[in-house]
Amino acid sequence: MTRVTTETRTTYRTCPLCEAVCGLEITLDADNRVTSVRGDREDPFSRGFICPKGASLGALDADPDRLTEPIIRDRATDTWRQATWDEAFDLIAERAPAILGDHGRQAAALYLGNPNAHTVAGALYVPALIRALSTRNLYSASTADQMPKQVSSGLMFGDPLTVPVPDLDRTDYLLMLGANPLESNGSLCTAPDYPGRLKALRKRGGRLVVVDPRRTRTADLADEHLFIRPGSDAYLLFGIVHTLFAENLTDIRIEVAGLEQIRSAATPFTPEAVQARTGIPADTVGRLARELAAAPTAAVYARIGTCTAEFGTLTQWLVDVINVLTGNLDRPGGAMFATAAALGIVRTRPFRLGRWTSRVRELPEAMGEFPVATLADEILTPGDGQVRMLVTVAGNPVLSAPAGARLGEALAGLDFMVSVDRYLNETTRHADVILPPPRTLQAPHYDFALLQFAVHNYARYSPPLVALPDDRPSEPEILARLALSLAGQQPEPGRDCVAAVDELIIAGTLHKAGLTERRAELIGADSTEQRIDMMLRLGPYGEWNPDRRPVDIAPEGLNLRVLLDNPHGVDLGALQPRLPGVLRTDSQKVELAPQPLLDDTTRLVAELSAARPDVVLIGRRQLRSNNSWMHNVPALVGGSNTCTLHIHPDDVARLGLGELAAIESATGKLTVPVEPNDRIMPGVVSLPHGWGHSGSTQTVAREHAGVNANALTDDSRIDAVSGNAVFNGVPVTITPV
Ligand SMILES: Nc1nc2c(c(=O)[nH]1)N[C@H]1C(S)=C(S)[C@@H](COP(=O)(O)OP(=O)(O)OC[C@H]3O[C@@H](n4cnc5c(=O)[nH]c(N)nc54)[C@H](O)[C@@H]3O)O[C@H]1N2
Ligand SMILES: Nc1nc2c(c(=O)[nH]1)N[C@H]1C(S)=C(S)[C@@H](COP(=O)(O)OP(=O)(O)OC[C@H]3O[C@@H](n4cnc5c(=O)[nH]c(N)nc54)[C@H](O)[C@@H]3O)O[C@H]1N2
Ligand code: SF4
Ligand SMILES: [Mo]
Repeated sequence: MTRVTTETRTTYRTCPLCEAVCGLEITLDADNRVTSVRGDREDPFSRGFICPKGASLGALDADPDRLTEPIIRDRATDTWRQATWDEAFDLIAERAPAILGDHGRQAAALYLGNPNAHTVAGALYVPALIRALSTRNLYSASTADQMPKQVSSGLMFGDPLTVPVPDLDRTDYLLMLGANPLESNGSLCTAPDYPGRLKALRKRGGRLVVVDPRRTRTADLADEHLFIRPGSDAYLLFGIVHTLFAENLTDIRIEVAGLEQIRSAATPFTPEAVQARTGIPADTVGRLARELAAAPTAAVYARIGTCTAEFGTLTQWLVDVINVLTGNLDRPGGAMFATAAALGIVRTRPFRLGRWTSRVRELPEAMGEFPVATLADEILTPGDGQVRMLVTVAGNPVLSAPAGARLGEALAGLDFMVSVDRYLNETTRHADVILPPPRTLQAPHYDFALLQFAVHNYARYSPPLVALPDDRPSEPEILARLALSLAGQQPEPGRDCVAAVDELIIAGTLHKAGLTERRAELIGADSTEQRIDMMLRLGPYGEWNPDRRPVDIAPEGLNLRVLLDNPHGVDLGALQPRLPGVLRTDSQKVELAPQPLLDDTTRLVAELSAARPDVVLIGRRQLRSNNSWMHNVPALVGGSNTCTLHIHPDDVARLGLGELAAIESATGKLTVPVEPNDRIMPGVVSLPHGWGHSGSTQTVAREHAGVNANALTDDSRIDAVSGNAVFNGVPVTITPV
């Protein structure tokens, strides 16, 4: 029976789909179905901007293939059946403790995927799961993504979360490497309507230079685009550093350590010496250095194309070295640190790298994690400490990790696997149990992580738009119950286990702050909201912070009430200088020459004259994709959003290719549709990641399957310092099919 109704309501909420944190205006009908999604014009940060992914939030929400109940797999027949929540957790409580009892804690591994950076569950309740498992086998999408930036920030500033962002709205000169925000909408640089902000930069007379092996849509917006050979950004940046010293162009305005070491480390990298490696003429390198030094303000920004490369950490380090040497770190228009409103992790001791190493390849940990590039090794290699059980939360590493196909084979051999995920997909199909979170609209939203990297200080809280039935676990409840079930306990269903986690943290935090007696003042509909209220009150603008930064609309200081009263978000002002207060280094100075980076520079010198492969593979992002998991939305697939191999027409002719080609690397071989494209460098080919859904149960995704680019990437090649995966510059051979 269809119920016809004209009753609708309009609600507001932050888009959870990418780092741009756009405000959305969502209309719901009487049955709480989404009838329209628009940009929220009253959001002071995003001002109505929306992209095709955000606009499809309703279709995503209504996806008939999205899991709504737990499912359990019968291993003998490889078939799934629906289960109750109690059945699902009982199975976990029965199986997991036995494995841990027989083989010890390290037998369990945890993999955390990208959406954890966007959900309240990921920020506030995953830590409880990590503590419950207390295994060193902790992995996440971070080591397939931004770990180089976190490690370089940890070494330079003492805190891996203290990451400078380009002051996009005020800078006069932006040098951007390996980022394509016109498709990605930006990363480690939270900036809704990135395209509009770049246009504004040019309109006010600023200059934008884009460095990318492809002439991207972002490059089309720029004053200048430079092709660069994949994986060679560290050489280009060292060439710039060399020139800044050689031509006396430095203008250091902050306290630094290691100046002489970085000067001498840059000696071998003359613009002439790096030219052959990067493909960028020596004159241009010198000119870039002079332009950066001469601009009234300037910022260098480098993202995923440069992180997922062999010298990723060196590259990220050199970005900030140049920002320091040109006097642009921590000044308006340069590269600055945001001041997020919610109290974050309070780090008192300096960042340390490699406090322990992985069992099989002896790779150093970074931020308590091992590289996802060695997860398959830890599962496949027998011995004491072998991983036998895996929990994944919001991740699809079979499509997103290097040598993903090998990882898929490893997952098939696990003794037990649990996934918290919305879909049965290429990774979760190996699980024994899948626990699906409720609808996105049934969860609250606050950007604990992303607002630390915002180009303008801002806060916005979105309560759940649709109520969650009492007997339907929220994602925090799933995680809290999972943590207890893994330890063999059989917790009562209900919100109590979430409240228990929150109470512990609230009590501990208030105790540390000497405010225990003020517990009763915290407001909120549940313990999650009360915890958020506490984080806001204690944060840099907070009501309980005696040194708070003033907020116009909240003279008494920020708390949850202020955010609830301002559903479109609160403008907290332009970025402000934060040095030396944010530093956690032993020296209390910015470290320009940390030893692990100097050590890796020796390797960079050695590689200067290394032989170059004939053809290398890089990736690309597509406006209407979101890593691996939005290909089941009909409006997003098709058109230009297809999994094709971009290759220069000269290479097509040289290699004699037709419509299809075979592409082979050290780890795999795929057959792919050829798309000749004169916007990519000769000798470089590009395949987007996140595809390869031929075996999927998702009906739309299966019809637009594509191939898994990570069947070609190599998990034995990593960025030596951070352990990050290398996706760009993969040697391949291409032959006609
Ligand atoms: N070749 C190549 N590989 C890459 C990259 C590249 O550029 N090239 N990029 C890398 C990068 S930057 C990243 S971040 C990784 C991403 O790597 P992953 O995080 O492993 O992969 P995603 O495709 O983002 O998968 C997200 C999963 O979370 C589920 N999900 C979505 N929303 C929720 C939710 O609210 N709760 C829960 N529990 N689950 C949810 C989805 O169904 C999906 O299974 O991929 C990396 N892989
Ligand atoms: N539409 C859409 N948006 C997304 C995502 C998505 O999948 N789709 N994923 C989200 C995630 S998880 C992330 S981390 C961000 C990433 O956001 P971005 O960092 O902007 O990522 P990309 O768009 O992949 O841009 C990377 C660029 O690096 C170039 N490149 C490749 N190799 C090299 C190299 O060696 N040197 C240089 N200089 N350039 C190189 C590629 O050609 C590409 O244009 O995007 C987020 N936003
Ligand atoms: S740019 Fe990102 S945050 Fe904004 S609407 Fe699109 S997916 Fe959502
Ligand atoms: Mo990412």
